[in-house]
Amino acid sequence: MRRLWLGAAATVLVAAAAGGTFAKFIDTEESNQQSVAAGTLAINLATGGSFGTWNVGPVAPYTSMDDLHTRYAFVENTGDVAGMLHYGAVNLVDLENSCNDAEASSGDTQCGTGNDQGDLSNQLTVQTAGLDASQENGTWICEAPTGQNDDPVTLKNLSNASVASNIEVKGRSAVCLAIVFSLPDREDNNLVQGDSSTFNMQFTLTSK
Ligand SMILES: [Ca+2]
Ligand SMILES: [Ca+2]
Repeated sequence: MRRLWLGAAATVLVAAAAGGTFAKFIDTEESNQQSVAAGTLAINLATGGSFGTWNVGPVAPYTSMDDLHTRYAFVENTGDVAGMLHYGAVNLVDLENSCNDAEASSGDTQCGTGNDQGDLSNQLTVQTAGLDASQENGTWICEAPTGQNDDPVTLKNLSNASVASNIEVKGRSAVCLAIVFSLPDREDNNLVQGDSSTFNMQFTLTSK
């Protein structure tokens, strides 16, 4: 065997010298068809459970857990790649609903009728936490906290720019959002007495 191997090597060397170029054996095989595709990201607001029209309040300055007003929304990612949540408040309207004595004496300078005169969105805060979500007989259920929480932000700031949330929604899954509205205790709380706000929550998913 050893002899045969050496002979084969010699033959190759000769060919190289004669032709002036190195020839190589080349063989090619083609695999079965492979494919790469861009993933999808699609958001769906589950309409089951308690997500719908929220009437929050009346809110009072925070003194205990009873002053926290929590609403739940289920955000579903029907695509197949993970997305990070963004949310904001659109169509915000602040209503003054007239001023009482306490508001006036606190220096509320926008007492009157009409829209965009209320002060509530300047003080009301919105804080969102993520919980696992599951579906049972077509109804969404909130499970254990995911540990992904956002800092509180005033409704006014939420209406100015969408918040980049820490909450992730994996592909083909859903997250339960616990959205907590509260009125932090502050010296100028009297400015919002009787005021109200209307708005729509807007949720967006952005790929990571
Ligand atoms: Ca006011
Ligand atoms: Ca008022």
